[in-house]
Amino acid sequence: MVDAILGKKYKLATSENFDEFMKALGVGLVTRKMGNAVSPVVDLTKSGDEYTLTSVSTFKNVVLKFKPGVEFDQETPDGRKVKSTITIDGATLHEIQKDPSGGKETTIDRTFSDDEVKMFMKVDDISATRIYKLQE
Ligand code: ACD
Repeated sequence: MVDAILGKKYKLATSENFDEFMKALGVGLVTRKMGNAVSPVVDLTKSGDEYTLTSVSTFKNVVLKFKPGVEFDQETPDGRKVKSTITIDGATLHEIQKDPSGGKETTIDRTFSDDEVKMFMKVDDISATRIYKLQE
């Protein structure tokens, strides 16, 4: 149940294959360098039936306000405008990003636990894993 971790803050600890993932999305060198360099802090909060997933870093802050299963507009950190849907299954947020301009579809799973968030993302046949640890 994801409600148990609401308000906890997690900081990026490890990142695998994220550069290849960004390359597959067509992200340019300068943005990839920034993306690889920063260690964002994420947290999930809830108000009524709306969740807010916040990711803060020195490069970009991303605030996603969503209701489970309801599509919303999002601008990705590399500036693409996508349609996203996030569903919640237990402690896992499943996100699908669709690019209406004919670009690629991306999936991002975030599994929350008391001490970490495991993030698994995929585009084409390229996947990346990022692990966030509870910030003490
Ligand atoms: C994270 C990274 C989530 C990235 C997932 C999808 C976005 C697609 C491409 C990323 C492009 C650039 C990456 C730049 C910065 C990454 C971190 C910014 C987070 C505020 O949430 O771990």
